[in-house]
Formats: sequence, structure tokens, C-alpha cells
Amino acid sequence: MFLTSHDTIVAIATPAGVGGIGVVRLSGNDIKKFMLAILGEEIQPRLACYKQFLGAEGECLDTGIALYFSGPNSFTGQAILELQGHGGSVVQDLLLQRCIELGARMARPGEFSERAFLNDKLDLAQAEAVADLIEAASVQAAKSAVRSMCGDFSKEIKNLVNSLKDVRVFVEASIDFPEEEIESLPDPALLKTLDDIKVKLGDIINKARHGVLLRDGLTIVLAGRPNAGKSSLLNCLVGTDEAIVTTEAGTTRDVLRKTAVINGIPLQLIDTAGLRETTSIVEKEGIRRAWSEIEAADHVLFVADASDVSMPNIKNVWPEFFNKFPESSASLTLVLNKIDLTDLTPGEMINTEPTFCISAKHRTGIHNLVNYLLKQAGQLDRGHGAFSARGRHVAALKSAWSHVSSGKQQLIECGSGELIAEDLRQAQNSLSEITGNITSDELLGEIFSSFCIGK
Ligand SMILES: Nc1nc2c(ncn2[C@@H]2O[C@H](COP(=O)(O)OP(=O)(O)OP(=O)(O)O)[C@@H](O)[C@H]2O)c(=O)[nH]1
Ligand SMILES: [Mg+2]
Repeated sequence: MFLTSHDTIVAIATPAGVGGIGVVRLSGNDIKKFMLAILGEEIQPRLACYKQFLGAEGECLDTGIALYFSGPNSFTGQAILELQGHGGSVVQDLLLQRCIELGARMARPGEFSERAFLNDKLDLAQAEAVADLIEAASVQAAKSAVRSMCGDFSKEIKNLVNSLKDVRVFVEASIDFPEEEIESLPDPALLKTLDDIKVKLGDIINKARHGVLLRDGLTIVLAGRPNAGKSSLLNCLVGTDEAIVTTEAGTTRDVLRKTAVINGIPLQLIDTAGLRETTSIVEKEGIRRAWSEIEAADHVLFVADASDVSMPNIKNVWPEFFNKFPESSASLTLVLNKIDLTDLTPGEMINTEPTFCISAKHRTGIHNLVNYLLKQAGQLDRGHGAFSARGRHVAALKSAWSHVSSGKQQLIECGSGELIAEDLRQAQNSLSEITGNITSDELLGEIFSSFCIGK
């Protein structure tokens, strides 16, 4: 599919509907033919010309600004013609149809960006950032997408790839020329370099995770015993009566998902069945689903009834829960609800772990909890230096990290140059997938097809 990129593609680049201006955009290698037919003449590159846009009979379909960019000095690296007419869907369609009559093909979603990538105008992470910028739901998300689009993320990846290349050259030289004066493996300087690469990778993984949160929002699961007030808290955060709340323990069975957009940050809230031993088949299934949500969450709010918690230490509230709680995955916050029945004060409580005292019923302490969640979602404090990233980037970075770790281990344990050379090669490949230096056609197709038409 990537071989047919010389034909001319066309799309309406502005959103569907009525607007002051509507842009029809063409990219290909035979744009002059379209200029002659639609504008009546070839116009100069990079010069805005006010023109009539002509139909098949020479009639005027619309008037507007025509802009021509000659390849390779354009977004796609090919010749581009932009026809900026009036933003009505019928008039734009007429112009689009005229371009198709003249031989252009409707662009697939993301095909302009795909061509920019194939012509080396952008790397893959930058192209993805263009789509992320368009879809950004908050100022922070937009700012970090701009950073990635301008190459900040790619630069960090390329620096790491270069460090890996240097190490590979050293390791492979010591395999190929063992008699030369190259330090024998494992060389302490080499181990130190590998550690530095691991630290740098860890740092970028954190930044990328943060970028994913800004883009996709934070998934927050409300978990805990029956009747603790999970559904009441969900309703409180969403602002409407979404979940059924009753005095009966075991009210919620199904998983209920609701998005609360607070300050532009999407918080994906998930209410779950109360966790307990039960003989009810329905409730058992609800509890199984609750656990699988807990395992997949970014963040778990463990809701407990403050009136029956004597020692609100996160591990003492319900030890079995914490034993079962999947390590490494989500972060966990204790929420002591129903403080109206106690003498606790609303807000954050000083504790060994993050703990918030609230009353979902009386809506007290909610503000502090929400601020804390927004902070977790990256809305506060950490704006500087963040770049937008996607799940696939984090996975590739993690894979590079584990290859570097296992390579280092092999080196220490068996002094094996061959094994570490292979691990370093794989680490480099994982990183190259991020920028698209090594990426399968299938993955490229998947990435670009999620873009909007005309981009
Ligand atoms: N006094 C008081 N009661 C509350 C508070 N929050 C919830 N409740 C009550 O506690 C009961 C259970 O609330 P739910 O929100 O249904 O609890 P849940 O954790 O979703 O319960 P299950 O779905 O059965 O697991 C209801 O009667 C609520 O009105 C609170 O802050 N103070
Ligand atoms: Mg409930």
C-alpha cells in the first residue's frame, strides 16, 4: 500500500459543516494539471493568489485563495495545492468532485501525514504528535503534543539509539578482534555506560507514561467492600445520578464506566461491585470483573467506610486486598468515606500512604480528592518538559529497557559478548520502532488510519 504514493490525493481538510473558510487540499506529483484546470493558470509557489475555482465548463464554482507549494518544500514533501474557498459542505463537495474528475483520488485518513513520513519530512513519533495535537483535550496535552511534533521526544530517542550504537560498536569489535587492544568484557566502563542508558531509558519511560496520561486520561477504579460508598463517590465525581445507590450491600454488580472531564482532563471512572465472599453467581461474576478492572487501572481508589475503620493504615484496612493487589501496576489511594459519621475532618490525612477523608453523601472533602487526581493525571505541576506519547511508545521503551538489563546481566554472569550484542541490537530495534526507522507496514497502516481525513 505504501508504494502507490505518487498519485494525487485530495481531501477537504477543514471540519465538516458550515464555516467561514473551507480548505480542499491536494498532494501529488502532477499538481500543475490541477492548477491549469481549476485556476486557469500555473501559479507561483508560496504566493497566495485570489482566484476563481473553475468547474468543467469553465464556470466559477467558488472564489478564494489558492496556495501552491512545490515539492519537496511542503508538508508531504510532494507538490501541494490548497484551495481555500468558502466553508459550506455543498460548495466544498463541488470542488472536491471537480478534483476527482480531473484524476485525483480521495485521500485515506492520515494519508497526507503518511506521505510526509514516507518522504522523511516527519518521523513516526512526530506524525503521531500531529494527530495528538489535533485531538488534544487540554492545554497541557496540546503543549506536550507540540513538543513531540517539534521533535523533542524523537531527539531523546535518537540520542539513546546513538549511545546504544556506540556500545554495540565496542562490543562487536571485542568479539571480532579479541586480540586487539580492546578491554576484555565485562569492562567496568561498559557496565557504567549500560547503567547510564538504563537510567536514561527509565527517565524517558516516566515522561512517556505521563504523556500517555495527558493524551488518554487517567483510568480510576473505585474498589472496596460492599456499601463503602463507591457508587455514591462516582455520582459525586460525575455530578449526576449515574449509579444506583441503596442501603443494601452488594448493589452494584456490573462494571459502570463514566468519564468526568475536569479542567479539560478526562478522568475515566469505573465503579465496581463490592468485594466480598459470596455464594451469589451474579455477584461472583461482578467481583471477578472488579478484579480485572483493578488489574488494568492506572489508579485505584480504595473506598472504605470511615466509621468502621479504626486504624486507617492502608494495609490494615483490609490486608487480604493488599496482598492480592497487583504490584507494580496501579497506584493506590485510600478514601475514607462517611466521615460525617465520625469526627474526622475532610481533606487529605497525614498517613503513610495517600489518604483522603470525604463524605460522598454530603459532598465534603471532594475538592481535595479531585485536585489530587488531576495531579496524578498530570494536569498540575508537571507541565514542563512533558511530551505526548502513546501506549506503543511506552511498550517499546520498556522492551528496550529489559533488553539492556538482560544484556548487562549476561555480561556479568557469562562475560558473553555475543549475547549482549544481540540484546543491544534488539534494544535498538525497539527504539527505532518509535521513530519509524524500523516499523512494519501493518503497524504504519494501523497508526495512520486512526488519523482524521485531510491530515
Ligand atoms: N452517612 C453517609 N452515608 C453514605 C455516604 N456515602 C454513601 N453512603 C450510604 O452508604 C450506602 C451505600 O452506598 P453505595 O454508594 O451504594 O455503596 P457501594 O460501595 O457502591 O455499595 P455496593 O454497590 O453494594 O458495593 C447508601 O445508603 C449511601 O447513601 C456518606 O458519605 N455518608
Ligand atoms: Mg455500588
